[in-house]
Amino acid sequence: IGEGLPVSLINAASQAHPKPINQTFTYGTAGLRTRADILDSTCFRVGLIGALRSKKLKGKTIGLMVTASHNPEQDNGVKMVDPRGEMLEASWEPFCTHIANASTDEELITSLEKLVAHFNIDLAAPASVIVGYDTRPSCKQLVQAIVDGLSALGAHTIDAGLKTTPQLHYLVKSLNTQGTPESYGEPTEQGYYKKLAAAYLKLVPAKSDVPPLVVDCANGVGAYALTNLIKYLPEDRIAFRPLRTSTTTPGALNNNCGADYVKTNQCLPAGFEKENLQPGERLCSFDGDADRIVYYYLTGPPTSKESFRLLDGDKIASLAAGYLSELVQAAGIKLELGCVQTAYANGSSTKYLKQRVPVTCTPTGVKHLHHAAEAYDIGVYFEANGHGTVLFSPSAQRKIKEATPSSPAAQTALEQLAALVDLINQTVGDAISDMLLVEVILRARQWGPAEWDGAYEDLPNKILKVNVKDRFVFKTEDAERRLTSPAGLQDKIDELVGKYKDARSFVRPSGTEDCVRVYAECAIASELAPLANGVAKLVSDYASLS
Ligand code: G16
Repeated sequence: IGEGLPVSLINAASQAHPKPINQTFTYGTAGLRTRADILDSTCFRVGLIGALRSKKLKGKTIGLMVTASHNPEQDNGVKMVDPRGEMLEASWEPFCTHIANASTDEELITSLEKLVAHFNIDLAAPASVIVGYDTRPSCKQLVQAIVDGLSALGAHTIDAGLKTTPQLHYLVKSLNTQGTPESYGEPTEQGYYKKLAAAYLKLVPAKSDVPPLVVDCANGVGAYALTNLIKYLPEDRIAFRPLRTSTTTPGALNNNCGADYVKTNQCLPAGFEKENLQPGERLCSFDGDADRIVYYYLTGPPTSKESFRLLDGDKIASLAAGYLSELVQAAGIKLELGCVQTAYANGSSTKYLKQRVPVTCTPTGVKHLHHAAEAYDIGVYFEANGHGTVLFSPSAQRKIKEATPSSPAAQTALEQLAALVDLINQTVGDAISDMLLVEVILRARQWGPAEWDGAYEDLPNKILKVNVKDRFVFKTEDAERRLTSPAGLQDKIDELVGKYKDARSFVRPSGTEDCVRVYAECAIASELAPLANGVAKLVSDYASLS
């Protein structure tokens, strides 16, 4: 390698982005994420890393998305996107953590040099990075810090502007495949809407009188995306009623609304009881950067908690897996369809899916699920929280395109599969694309939410957050289903879980928030609170000992 790092340029730029003392950053479930007011130096350094990642890949375009997704508005973070639109290669993550934590200019340069040497990066190679951001007030300043990092290494910078996270993933893949036989689509935001809308209209060609879908946009960037998408979809094929669209109201983002709120609290977004909702109406919630979606509906008055029925990521997976399996069969082609879940998947959903298709369990984080889903011809992956998508392997896509149909019905099934390949954002979970997928399936089956919900009955379940001094004391194994540290805690949890019918519980440190998460489920609803609270109490007790 002929060229070294431009040390003086990096040092000069770094002066404007000093690392706060006594702060430690960790590359977590979805990149680097914490309070926005301490993230400036990290973003500058992520700019440097993004440029180096692109150089390593000979100038392929890398994506950097400034967002803290479901977290509160005062948080922010960066998600790093690799050239095919997938998450940053895992082997780079420890280097990111190391570089983010370098406490002096010298340490910063040394940590960058380590990365360059480890991955044998040619510093003379070109670099290209596209940067997007969500609606958080802190984004503009953090984007500037990233741009300063990119400029210090001479990277070509593309400003994607305000985008949903999945749109940025789409843009990255489209830019890198432009003009090739694998072209993913026109590399613009409009191209994204056009691709999804065209596929949807192929799948729903006839007018329908299905009532509008109520969409809680979490007061985030999804509100813009939905407004733009609507321009490409005639109202007689799908109509929407967007709610929680206040993207500029301070503090509104994800506040008492959005997919995470609805899933965690298993209730309507606050204030929805005043929205004149009808039993049986389809409702859904995006999260802050529109990469997750959950559906729900009411069986009675909105003021009654018992009326609320959640159709979460597990239910979306079961709907998609069932429908796609039938299409593959009708098409007369041989493709293996499998599902990928995490420990948060409701036990009933896993049982239901396992009776039909192979199921894999991975640790939390789209990066893990996505990777596991690539093992199948058609990999349906969903986290219970609504983050997921469907992957069609290159050979599956070829088969779908090239198969000779044996009957008109087979031909229709093949055409539908081909349109679904385009409708589904295969780079990452995407609330907008997943929403259209659900709508297509419900129309094809002539189902309302209750029919969809009828597949299986969720076990009563709860997710709790426990605040502890040091969440990194909690270490897990077996796809996060068991703790290895603190010593003795797992035995105590097992003992407690053993007292309840069909119960399951696990504990893991969050990778996006400063807390430990407790999941619990059991057969008898009245036993859920004692079980979940009991495990949470054990966590607090052990945390205070360590
Ligand atoms: C991110 C990840 C998801 C994960 C969630 C919670 O979602 O992309 O895969 O399930 O965080 O992770 P944890 O339990 O480790 O905090 P998002 O929508 O916030 O980007």
